[in-house]
Amino acid sequence: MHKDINTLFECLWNNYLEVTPSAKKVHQLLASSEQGDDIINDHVAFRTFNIGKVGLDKLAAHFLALGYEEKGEYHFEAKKLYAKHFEHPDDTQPKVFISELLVEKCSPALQALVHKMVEQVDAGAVSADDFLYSGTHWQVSHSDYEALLAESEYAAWMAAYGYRANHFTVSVNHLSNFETLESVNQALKDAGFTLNTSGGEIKGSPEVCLEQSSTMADKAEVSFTDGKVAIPSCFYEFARRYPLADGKLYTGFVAASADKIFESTNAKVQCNA
Ligand code: OOG
Ligand code: NI
Repeated sequence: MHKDINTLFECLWNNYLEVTPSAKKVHQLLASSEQGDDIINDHVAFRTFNIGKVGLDKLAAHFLALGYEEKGEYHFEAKKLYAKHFEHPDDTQPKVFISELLVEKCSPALQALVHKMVEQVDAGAVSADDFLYSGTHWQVSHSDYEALLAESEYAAWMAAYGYRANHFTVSVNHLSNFETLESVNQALKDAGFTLNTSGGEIKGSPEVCLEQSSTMADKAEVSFTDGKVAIPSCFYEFARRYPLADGKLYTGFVAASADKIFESTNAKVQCNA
């Protein structure tokens, strides 16, 4: 477990940049100055399987040890996912969203592949400092990846990328040069980024106190047992939060919107190069 939040997020960020080169360009585009002081990270997200050794709670333990607290929970029936979000009492710290695939609800073939992967994870590695940016702990072939992809984009992404932040999120509320999410999206499109249009470019609304958009994932080369293939890696999200009746900004997530954000790592649409 890490001893301090800043070090953990710095490691997560560097690991994310390795497969998400466009994140630097996003900062250049949205920041009001070279230092990028107005780029504030709203949250990061992690994925896993609901298998004891590597379940959601095992990932969450890293954040609970740093003072984070469990807040909301979310269900995604069609995608067979369950998620929780975590917040730190110091509300300047990023929020954390962790989901897990409900493996037992998937086909026997998928279950067998996933169990074979998870068996290769050393239980000790899961509580090690670097677990949340340790990538994969297993070997998969490209054909196994394709088989997973046919049933669950989420499972396929996990097989290829494993444990790492799958996105960082620009807090639109903190940007000096932009007020609305529409204007952020327009700047991204003008700069050539492909946005996730599933459920519309903007997911959510002021009524649910949260508007979100995201880029489609970059592509990175993954080493499968039978060769290297470029596949969707990680993406960047943009979130604008609205105040609740008490005047404080909403800090939760919105399941209907999250359901669409998951699709930012889908391969069917064109990805950012
Ligand atoms: C997480 C998708 C949900 C949000 O902000 O609603 C999400 C993922 O793609 O793993 O990030
Ligand atoms: Ni997100």
